[in-house]
Amino acid sequence: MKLTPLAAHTPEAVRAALAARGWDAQPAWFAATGMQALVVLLEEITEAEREALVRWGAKAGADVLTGEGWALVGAPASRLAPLARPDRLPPGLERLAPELGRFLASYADPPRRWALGENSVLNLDHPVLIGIVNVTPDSFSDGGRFATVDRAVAQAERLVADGCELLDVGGESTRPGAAPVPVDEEIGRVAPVIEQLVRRGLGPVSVDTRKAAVARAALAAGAAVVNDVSGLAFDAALAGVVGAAQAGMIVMHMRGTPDTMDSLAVYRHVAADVAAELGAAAARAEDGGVARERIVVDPGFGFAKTPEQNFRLLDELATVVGLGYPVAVGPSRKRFLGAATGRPVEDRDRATAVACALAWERGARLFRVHDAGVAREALRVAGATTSPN
Ligand code: PMM
Repeated sequence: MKLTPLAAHTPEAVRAALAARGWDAQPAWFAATGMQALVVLLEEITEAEREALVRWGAKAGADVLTGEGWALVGAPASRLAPLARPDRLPPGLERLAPELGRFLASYADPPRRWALGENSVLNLDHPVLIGIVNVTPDSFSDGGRFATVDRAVAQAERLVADGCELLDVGGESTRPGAAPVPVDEEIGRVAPVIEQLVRRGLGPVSVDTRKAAVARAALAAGAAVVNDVSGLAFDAALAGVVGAAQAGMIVMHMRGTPDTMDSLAVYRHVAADVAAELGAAAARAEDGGVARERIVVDPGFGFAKTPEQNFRLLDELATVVGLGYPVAVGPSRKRFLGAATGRPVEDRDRATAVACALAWERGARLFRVHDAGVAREALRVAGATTSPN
C-alpha cells in the first residue's frame, strides 16, 4: 500500500486526485469542495438545540463541542449540508437551516462580481487593486486647488499604469488626532479631483468619506463607489444616498472614531467579533437601500485593533469572507506591518504586498494600496496558485 498525504487547505488537491483518475471536472470539483473541513460557531442556542446537535454529531460523525448557549461544529462540508435543508433536518434544529444554508451557498459559490453602478462591474476572479489617491493637503495651503488636482491626477495615472482598477479618493484624514474637516472643505478637495479622473477615463472612482453630503457631491462628480470607514455608524443618511444613486459601497469595520478607536480595541475573539459587527454594518447598508450585490466589506486593518489583533484578523480572514460579501482589505503601510518588520512607513510596500497575498489566499478579492507595483507582483503570484473555481 502507498500513502500520499494531500493538501487539506484547498479543494484543488482532491480535485486533482480525482481528475487524475478519470473523474469529469464538475463532479470532481463538487466532491472536492464537499470534502473540505468546515467549522462553524453557533451562539444563542437553546438547551434543546444543543442536545439535538450533540445527538446529530454522534450519528453523523461530526465533532461537536458545546457549552451553555453555544456549540462548535466541525465536519466536512458535505456532512454539514443536510443541516441546511429543511426536509432533511433532524428535529429540534429548525432554526439552523436558513443561516447555515446561506453560508454554505456563498462558500460553494462565492460572489464573482461587484456591481458598482448601472453599467459598471468589477470581476473578482482575479485580485483587484484599489489605488489610494489622498487629497488631504497637509502641506497644501495657499497654492490653489490646481496643484492638488494635478498632483492627484499624476498619482492616479501611475496607479492605473500599475494595474489599479478602482481609484479611492479621500479628503479627510482618519489618523488619530487629525483635525476634523468641514463638509464644504472636504467636497472642495475631492469633487474636482473625481471630476478630472472620470473625465480622463481613469475611473471607476470611489470616494473615501463618512459623510452623506460629501458622498452626494462625489457621486454627482462621477464617483461610482462610496467607501465608508465608519461602517455607516457616522452618518445615518449615507446609506440612503448610496442606495438612491445605485452606487457601489465599501463598508469598513471600526469602532468609535479615529480619536477614540485605540481605546476600543478589546475583543473576545477578534475575527468573530469583527465579522459580527461588520455583518451588522452591511445589514444597515441593505436596510438603507443599498442592494446586496453592490456591497463589499472590509475588516478595517488598523482601525480599533492592536498589531496582534490585526495579524489574528488577517490569519482568520475566512470568518469575514463567510459573511458572503466580497472582501476588500487595506493593510497598506499600516503600523502593524511596521511592528513586524521594523520598517518606517515609507518602506512598508513589500510588507504590504505580502499581507495582500496572504489575504488573497484567505479569500479577500480587493486590495487598497498606496503603491501598486510590488503588491501587483505579489498578487499575480498568489492569484496564479489559486484555481479559478
Ligand atoms: N484605511 C484608511 C483609509 N481608508 N478604507 C478602507 N476601505 N480600508 C482601509 O483599510 C482604509 C480605508 C487609512 O489609511 P490611509 O490614511 O493611509 O489611506
